[in-house]
Amino acid sequence: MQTSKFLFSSKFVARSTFQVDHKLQWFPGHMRKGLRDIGKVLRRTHCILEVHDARIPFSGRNLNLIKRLVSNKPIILILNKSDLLSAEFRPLIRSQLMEKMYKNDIHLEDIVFLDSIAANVKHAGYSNQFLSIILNSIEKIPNTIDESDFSTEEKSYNLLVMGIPNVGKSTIINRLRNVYLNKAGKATIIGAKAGVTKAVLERIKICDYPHKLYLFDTPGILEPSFNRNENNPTNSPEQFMRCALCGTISDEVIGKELIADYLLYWLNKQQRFDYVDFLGLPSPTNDINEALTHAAIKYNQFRPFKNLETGVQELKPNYIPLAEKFISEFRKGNFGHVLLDIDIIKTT
Ligand SMILES: Nc1nc2c(ncn2[C@@H]2O[C@H](COP(=O)(O)OP(=O)(O)OP(=O)(O)O)[C@@H](O)[C@H]2O)c(=O)[nH]1
Ligand SMILES: [Mg+2]
Repeated sequence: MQTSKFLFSSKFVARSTFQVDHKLQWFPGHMRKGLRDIGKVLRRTHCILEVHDARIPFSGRNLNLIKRLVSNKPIILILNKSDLLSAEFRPLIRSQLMEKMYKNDIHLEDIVFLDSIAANVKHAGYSNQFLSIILNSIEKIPNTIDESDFSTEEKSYNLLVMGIPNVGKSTIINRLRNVYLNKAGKATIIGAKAGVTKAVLERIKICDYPHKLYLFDTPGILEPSFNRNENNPTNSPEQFMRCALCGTISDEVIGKELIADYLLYWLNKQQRFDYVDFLGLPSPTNDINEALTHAAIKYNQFRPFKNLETGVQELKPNYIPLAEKFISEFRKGNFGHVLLDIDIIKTT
């Protein structure tokens, strides 16, 4: 396959900018409620664990929202799903994010890379060092916490886990409980779709010693702040699509074919052509319809439709499940490790 001769064109951007733009207004009701609930438990919170998807360290984080919610509390940023990230970018991501947060007056205690589903605890990143980062930051807690709720209780600390949908917040809570408290089972539900946690839950204990630590799980909040402005100079419709590709917005809201189209665009731009074999293509293409039509042949995915002119039943490629198959392959990491924000890191 002569991939080097393949010329990438920006067909995706021209075709879909309009479609993406009008979807930026979307903001589901449970997120509004989630935001209100977060506001209520914040006064009982000593430290914030912000969870984000490591493949999009810059896209989808709403710094205005973080500033508004976090105010003077210590914040630790967890970049989860690091098993899917190209590992060589970790140091650059860390330094550029630290700098960006500093410029935005957000004081990050630390950035931790986690692979929260790894079977091996050390490999997952839940070392004693991770616990130490949390414990060190709660020592710096300002004296503004309302402790009235706990006057009859033994001293304990509350951490609020927040972030956009589907980044692994609930998975991390279950795993922390499992690792540091040796408790099996799940205290909070997880799921592969965005919007699994619908409300701020009761406190979940994750550690007994040297301090009692409790976590509040919260629904994922993704505010539509993707328009470029002073505080978010790089947030754009393309970054919105990266969030969609990582499953942080329900696939149905954006449309699976549009997400697949963006995936094809991104893979081509990075000259990563593993998709060619997967979709049964003879060579790279930037046409999603052509790509999914070949996939229909390879996976025998057609659906019947009636040709209104001839009245004859014909077969058409079944685009939506094929788009889903393509996206799912990417989400499993089968097109390799990625940094979707690679252009941002190179130009920052
Ligand atoms: N590859 C990978 N998948 C992960 C990791 N952590 C969580 N997941 C998967 O990501 C999906 C979402 O996990 P949840 O824990 O439900 O995410 P959440 O942030 O609580 O989602 P909402 O409650 O919907 O906001 C699940 O399918 C998890 O198995 C990780 O480190 N790596
Ligand atoms: Mg959840």
